[in-house]
Formats: sequence, C-alpha cells, structure tokens
Amino acid sequence: MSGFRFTIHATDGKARTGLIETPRGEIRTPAFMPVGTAGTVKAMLPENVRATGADIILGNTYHLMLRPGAERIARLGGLHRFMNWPRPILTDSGGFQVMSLAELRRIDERGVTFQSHIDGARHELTPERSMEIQRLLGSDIVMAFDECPALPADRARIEESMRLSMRWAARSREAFGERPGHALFGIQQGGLERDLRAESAEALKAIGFDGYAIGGLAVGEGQAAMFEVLDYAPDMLPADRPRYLMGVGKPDDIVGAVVRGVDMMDCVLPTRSGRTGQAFTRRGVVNIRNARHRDDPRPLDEACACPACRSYSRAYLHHVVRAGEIIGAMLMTWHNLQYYQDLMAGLREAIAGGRLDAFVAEFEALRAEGDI
Ligand code: PRF
Ligand code: ZN
Repeated sequence: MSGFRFTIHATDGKARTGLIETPRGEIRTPAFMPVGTAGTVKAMLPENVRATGADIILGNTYHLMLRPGAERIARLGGLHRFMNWPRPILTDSGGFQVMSLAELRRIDERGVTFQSHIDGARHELTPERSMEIQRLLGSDIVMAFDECPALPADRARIEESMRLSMRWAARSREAFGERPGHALFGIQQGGLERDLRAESAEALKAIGFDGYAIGGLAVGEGQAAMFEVLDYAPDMLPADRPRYLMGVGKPDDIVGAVVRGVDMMDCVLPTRSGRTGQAFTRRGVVNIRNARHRDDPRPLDEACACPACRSYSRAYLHHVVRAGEIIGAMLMTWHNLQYYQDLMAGLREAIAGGRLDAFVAEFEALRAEGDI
C-alpha cells in the first residue's frame, strides 16, 4: 500500500530488524510502543516520550470514543494534533478493552454493546464503527475489530470466538477501504490451540492486511505457554509484513518474543508500574518504595542516561514516590520508558550485528546478578 512500507534489514535466527516507513515518520523494528490510552502517555510530555527513543505510540478506540469522543477529536484536527504527538500512532480497535473494562457487555454477530465504565451510558461497537472511529482519530495503524477470550477458556469457546473475530476481520477490511498512507492490521486469535492459530492465520492472509498482530496472549496463560505459541505463531504469518504481539510485556517477555520473530509490541507496564514505584533496570526490578533505598545516593540504574538516573538519587526517588509527589510518577515513568527503548535499541543492534545470542545471554546474566 502506498506510503506505508516495511523493509527488513537483517535477521538473526528468527529475529528481524528493519524499518516501517509511514508519512508521519519511520518506525525502527523491533519497536516498543508506549501506551497513550486516553490521549496521553501518562505523566510524560510527548517530546519527552520521543526523547526516550519512541517512534510510535498506541492509542485506544474504547477510551477516546467515550471521552472526549471521536467526532470531537476529528473536529479539533485529529489525535496527533490534539495530543501534540506528530509521529505515528497505532490505535487498538476497542473490543478487547470493552471486554476488560466495560459493564453489562453483550456480544452478538453485529458487534458488542456495553455500558461505559465512566458514566454508565450505553454504546455499541461494531467492526464498521471501530473503523470509523479510528479514521476520525487519524490513526496511522488501524487494528481490525476482534474479540479475545480470557484464558483458561475451553476449546469450543476459543474456536467460536476466533471464527467470529475472522468474520469481523473481513468486515473491518471492507469498512476500512483504501486509505493511502494508513495501514490496517489483522489480529490472529486461537488461544493456545495450534490448529486454531493456523486457521486464523489462513483466514487473515486470505483477506489480506498490511500487518498481522498476534492477539489473545498474555491473558493469564503464563510465559511458558505464551512462548510455546510464539514458537510457531509468527511463522504462520507473512514473513514480509510486520508482526505485532499485543499487550506484551515484561522485559524478558519482550526479549523472548523478539527472538521468536516479533517486530512490534506495546504494554502499560513501564508507565503503570512507574507510577506505583516499580522500576525496570538492567539488574531486574527495583521497588523504589523499599526502605533500603532511603539513604542511597546512587542512581536507579548507573547505565541509564535518563533524567531520573542522571540527576537524582534513589533516596530522592524513594522520598518523592512515597510522598505521592507528581514528580515521582514523572521520573519513574521516564526511566522505565527509557529502559524499554534502550532494550529495543540493544536488540536491534544485536540482530543487525548477528550477535543476538550473546546479547540475550548478557541480558539474563545481569538480571541474575540482581540489584546490588
Ligand atoms: N486484541 C486486541 N487488543 C489486545 C489484545 C487482543 O487480543 C491483547 C491480548 N494480549 C491486548 N490488546 N484488539
Ligand atoms: Zn534511568
């Protein structure tokens, strides 16, 4: 499709590194997308999100349709202008968030009806309305409308849900139409069932998408079960299109997914856990609220160049986080996003240099040493 191109520059085993080109800028892959659910990456100015190295952020159909409304954002010039992020935005399609956040949900062939978690008002989302909302927002990468059962779920439920999602994928494709410079990604479902994953991939390929997401994982199955699916699921999707693993994950989930051939990921973890005092570092997770940091003049992570690590001590971060000061959330979020983007940059360089195995070994060894 014109104005949207994916080029793979190097591979190492199943891992790939490359570039997605869009009219709003380039996305280096493997890419981590910070989550900007409600028109903000919480506690961060957009220019600071960019300063961590992010090329693209994620926005949510569900939240923005409820507040402040897709038509309003469109009248105000679209989501990029509204939130002052001029670079690429990927938007999730809403079904997944309805199932996890909304009240009194009802699914039928047409779509989902639900009550807003904000004011209880009734709404409907269908593949057609989701495509319209994502167009009104001005999303660069639009996600097909799907449904994702929580795991564990029995096979009959997974099968039925996957087939519904594939019918919705076809309706999403039809409603999206042709929009030069904007991409539409399909979403594979099928739980932990290999044959259902294969059926889903075939259905999506027959419809034809600009990229392919792996959905329905990181929903309660655990890392070992997720990696088992990732050992085969990426290979079912076209090699020349971006592969996006939705809602993943912890740093070791990300490394494991990239090794298995995933190109894009998003997760609330670095932002959400930053606000509660959890920091991701090269030596594993640090809970800055812990009393052992009270008198510690050292930075959170001596190898990190972010403002929290460059200019503040663990003792200060401990103090502001415990005191509930806003700057605590800001500094911890900045650090976590910096850590995630540094991890992605390290993965990209390692793949390009054919030294991914050594990079992963070093990643694991440092974490095993622990925070000292
Ligand atoms: N579908 C959509 N969004 C998602 C998921 C999904 O399966 C997941 C699963 N981890 C996260 N976000 N549309
Ligand atoms: Zn830092």
